[in-house]
Amino acid sequence: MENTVVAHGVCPHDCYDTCGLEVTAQDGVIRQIRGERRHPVTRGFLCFKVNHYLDRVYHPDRVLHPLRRVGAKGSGRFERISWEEAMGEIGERLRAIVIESGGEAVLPYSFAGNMGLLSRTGMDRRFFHSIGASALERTICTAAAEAALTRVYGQRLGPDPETLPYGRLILLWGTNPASTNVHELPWLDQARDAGAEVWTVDPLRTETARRYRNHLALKTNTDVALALCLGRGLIESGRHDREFLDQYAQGFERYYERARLWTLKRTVEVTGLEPRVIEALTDRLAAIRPLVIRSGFGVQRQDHGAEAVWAISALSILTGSHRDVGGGHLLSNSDAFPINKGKLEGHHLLSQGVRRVNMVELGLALTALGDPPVRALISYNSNPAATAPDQSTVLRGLAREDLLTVVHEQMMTDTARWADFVLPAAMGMESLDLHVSYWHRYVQLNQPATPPAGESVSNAEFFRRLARSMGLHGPELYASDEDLIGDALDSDHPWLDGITLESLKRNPVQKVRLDAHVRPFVDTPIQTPSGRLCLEPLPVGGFSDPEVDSDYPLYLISPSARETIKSSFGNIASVQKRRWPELLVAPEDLHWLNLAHGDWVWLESRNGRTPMVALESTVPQSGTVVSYAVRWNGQGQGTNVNQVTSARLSDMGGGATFYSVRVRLVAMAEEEIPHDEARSAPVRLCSSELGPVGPVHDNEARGG
Ligand SMILES: Nc1nc2c(c(=O)[nH]1)N[C@H]1C(S)=C(S)[C@@H](COP(=O)(O)OP(=O)(O)OC[C@H]3O[C@@H](n4cnc5c(=O)[nH]c(N)nc54)[C@H](O)[C@@H]3O)O[C@H]1N2
Ligand SMILES: Nc1nc2c(c(=O)[nH]1)N[C@H]1C(S)=C(S)[C@@H](COP(=O)(O)OP(=O)(O)OC[C@H]3O[C@@H](n4cnc5c(=O)[nH]c(N)nc54)[C@H](O)[C@@H]3O)O[C@H]1N2
Ligand code: SF4
Ligand SMILES: [Mo]
Repeated sequence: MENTVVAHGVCPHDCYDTCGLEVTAQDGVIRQIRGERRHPVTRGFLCFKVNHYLDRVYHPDRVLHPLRRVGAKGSGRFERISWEEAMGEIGERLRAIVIESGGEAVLPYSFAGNMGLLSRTGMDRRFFHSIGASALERTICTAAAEAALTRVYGQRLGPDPETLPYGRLILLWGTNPASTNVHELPWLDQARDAGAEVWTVDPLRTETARRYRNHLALKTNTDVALALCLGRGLIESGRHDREFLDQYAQGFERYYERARLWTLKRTVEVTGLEPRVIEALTDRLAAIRPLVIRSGFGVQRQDHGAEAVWAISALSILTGSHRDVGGGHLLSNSDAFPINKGKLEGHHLLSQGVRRVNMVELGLALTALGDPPVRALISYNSNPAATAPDQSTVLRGLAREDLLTVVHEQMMTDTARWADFVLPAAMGMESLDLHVSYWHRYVQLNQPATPPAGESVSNAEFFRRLARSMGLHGPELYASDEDLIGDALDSDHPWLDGITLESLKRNPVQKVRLDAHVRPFVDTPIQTPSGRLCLEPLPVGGFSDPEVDSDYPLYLISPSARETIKSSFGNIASVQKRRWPELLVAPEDLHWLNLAHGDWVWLESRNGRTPMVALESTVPQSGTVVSYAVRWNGQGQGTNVNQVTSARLSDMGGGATFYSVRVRLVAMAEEEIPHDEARSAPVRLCSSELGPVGPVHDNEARGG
């Protein structure tokens, strides 16, 4: 048909799968988004959320024009203005701030709302480096794991997911692919159907745990104990791979000094697991090959997150699992893509010694930092008012009258509502981009199917406009999208050989030149300082028996929801069907708390509180409650679960500790129960709204 465009797209969301898309547009309007069947890993199907994607692209909350605040901060009242007016005013105010207080008074805040390389990095860094802005440490997601992986292996590299079917023992440790990595399930099923044993290690009885049956429901945050006990068991029965250790590893003696403290008896007490189950897994680890440890990011969002990843990594080394094609430890394949970050991000523009701000501590940065205080916040590709921890401090910061807040967004999010200026952001399908994955090994070109809707612009274009508004000079600040892709791919590394913009235009899905049969760290150089895999304990903390906090006796876990990606999709009615914030509670805990299925409660921690509907569920074990993350604050009386999370940092890497939260539940007084405006009565939930009591209430979206 005339005026029909079929473009190769890439799902832009922060997700392991990085799916190939086939995007069809007619007369400049996107009509259909399907999975790209020729993508060898994601193979033509999409997840539940992105199957409804047109509802997101053309949603009424979409910001299509620049907006300037007219009401009080946070009131969400704006007037439409032109780009010229917006940029004129923002440029003038930023220039004044930089002159009066220095560049460090400007703070960027961003993460991976759009994972495309040009959307997540590049032009933004060039701009902020040029004005000497505070440098943001982007730690909110994977920092603890990165610190541990880099120390142990020298790199974030694991087996190719396409070799998962070779695995005969697969350990899913702190990951829930049924929600977060659905394209992994067919590969895991294939292994299972060929006889592999698939085990999950997760305090929650997730859909993944039910699918693969061998489930170790350890107590929350006790992974270090379990992993070290398994390692001790292997060593003390003489079933570790001595030859592999002699040839490839370092630090075995000191590892064993730590591991030997975790006797079976002590580990059983701490983890709550049965001794025979731990012994059974030890026997499997000793005997079955190939062994793949597929650990996830869930396991590292805890106080001892890096230590947990270290202890799990050590199992992959003690067993010599890296010897086998398909064996080893798959947590991240980010370093399979030797992108030229220095050139893309303009590292030469960065001033030495510029102030660094950890994004986990955004609340503190906005409310307590001096010399200079943060006077301007530029937020893009992220929604910190909903997703950052210690939310009450973050919101106090955003409420500051003297803070200039500029938000580049696709939607009128909780963060955008606090802005002085909201600038419209293009969707993934509307701009050129280059994508890599943290799981599979394909580089992909995202070709725009339509021009940006309304007056929206891509992230790269937004930063070109900001640079112009401040009168900045330098060709790096105005490079085209194609030039940026060229810079990213400008590498002599053999794994990127022949992958250029031109070749991607012809073939937009290309595997890095790292054959699936190349065994990481056996066939590739080990990039640690010693040139060996490092078993040496981390130079921090040391997990010990957890302390009890009798005022806050429960653990809260707020893991990924199936129907959203963090706060993204939270406003899409066809996807997010839950009207109220839900907290899953084990039947025994509901009983001793004297609560009933459907009662309103306050979920409280030492940081704050937020309202929830308590639901009886066998997903959590007694002692742990669950709220899938994250809802929009606007859906929960102005707050969400991040009112109770804290900005405490993980043991290494400065990561977030979202899953190390101690809480209590307090029944709501009658007058506190949210009001149903329509009926002018407190919200009472009927059984159809509550879903089933009992054996299974997982993360399944209702209906749809
Ligand atoms: N549908 C959907 N997909 C997503 C996302 C989403 O929000 N929704 N988010 C995306 C993002 S940003 C990321 S980083 C990835 C994350 O995806 P994953 O790596 O799967 O990590 P999480 O979802 O954080 O947590 C995974 C599991 O860790 C478990 N867990 C929590 N505490 C512990 C613990 O102490 N020990 C152990 N062993 N397990 C624990 C949780 O119960 C959960 O089932 O997924 C991405 N994909
Ligand atoms: N309680 C709790 N909180 C958590 C977590 C948890 O497990 N529990 N997980 C944490 C993790 S792992 C992560 S990664 C963070 C993620 O937290 P965020 O970085 O806030 O991610 P999202 O909620 O997906 O919000 C991304 C925003 O970027 C916008 N966006 C998308 N594409 C573009 C674009 O091209 N340009 C611009 N300018 N904007 C765009 C989207 O509309 C969306 O509002 O949340 C963290 N918060
Ligand atoms: S969110 Fe993940 S699984 Fe869903 S389409 Fe995007 S990349 Fe694929
Ligand atoms: Mo994340």
